[in-house]
Amino acid sequence: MVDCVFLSTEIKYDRGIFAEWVVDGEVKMCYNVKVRKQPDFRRKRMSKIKLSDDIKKIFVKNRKCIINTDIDGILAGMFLQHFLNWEVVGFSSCSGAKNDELWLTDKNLDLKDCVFVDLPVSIPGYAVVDQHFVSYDKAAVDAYKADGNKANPNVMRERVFWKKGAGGEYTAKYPFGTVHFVLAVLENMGIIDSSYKINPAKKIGDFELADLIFRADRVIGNTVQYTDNCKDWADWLIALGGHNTEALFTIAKKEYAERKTAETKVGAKLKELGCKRADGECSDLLRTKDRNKTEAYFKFVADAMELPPLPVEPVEPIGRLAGERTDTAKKSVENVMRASDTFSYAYVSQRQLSYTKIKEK
Ligand SMILES: [Mn+2]
Repeated sequence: MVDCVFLSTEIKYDRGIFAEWVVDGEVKMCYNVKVRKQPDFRRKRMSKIKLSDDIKKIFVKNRKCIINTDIDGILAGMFLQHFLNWEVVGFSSCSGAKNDELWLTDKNLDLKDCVFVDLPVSIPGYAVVDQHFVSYDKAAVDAYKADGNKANPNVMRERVFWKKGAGGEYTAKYPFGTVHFVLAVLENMGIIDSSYKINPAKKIGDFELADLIFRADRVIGNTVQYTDNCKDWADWLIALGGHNTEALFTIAKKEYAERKTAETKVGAKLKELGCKRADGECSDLLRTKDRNKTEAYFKFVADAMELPPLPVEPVEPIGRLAGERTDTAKKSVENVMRASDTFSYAYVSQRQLSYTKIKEK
């Protein structure tokens, strides 16, 4: 039995009720919570979220970054390039596939000087802005925070894969893209201010700008499938961000059902631009060194956003990564977490962990 001082969310899942509440200023959460006091289930506006100094230190001007090769990484990279003057010095695709790769404009780059964007790089000492990573347990949350150079919404809200007494929490993970988190953080810090206005209703061919931005990691598809969790995280993003985040995620919360078709249309457009998949994954363009197609893709996204495009410099693969997948049994996860050659890992589902290893030189 729990005394609820204030219950911020109450989400019904297949396996019971997931609740998050505040006791003496501390956020607590668990499954199958029984409340003694009558909780107030009306959805209240969450209070403004304060960023830790460690997170603020990541979002400083003039850094180098390496971005994921899908529409999420590209949009996030464009925001960071424009508003923080970050230099995009490489791309990476780590999905637990044999051909996972890291492409750099300069092979002698010190990766410790770069921020990995939309890439769940696990090596301590490497700076990361990502949403795909979920900590296995509370100890992993603490280890991630102790690194002091990684920003991730799941870690901020201490959502873990496995919790004693509660079982899996994976269904409560952050369900949107890294770009949406980046937008909210930049607004929170005042780096994106009232002078930058995204027009969600702007027409881009047969869909709207909001649909393109929502295509990153499938805001609409996920909200249709995991509505309660998505609405809860939309409220959290709105509490973190500013006017653009609020405009976009108010639309996502209200119009997710109607925007299903537009999500498909965006995917078709990205494929038409040469992307391998509907998620805007463009590693094939880097592999074939098709710089004209890469340029056309980046320009399309840049024109839509009315922001400068990402650079299309020659990049070289480092040729030292290899992805694999395993089950999510505690032993398997621990093996991946503890291996010194693990570069990146993330849960693909409740049952599958994808990871990428670094091969010896
Ligand atoms: Mn992503």
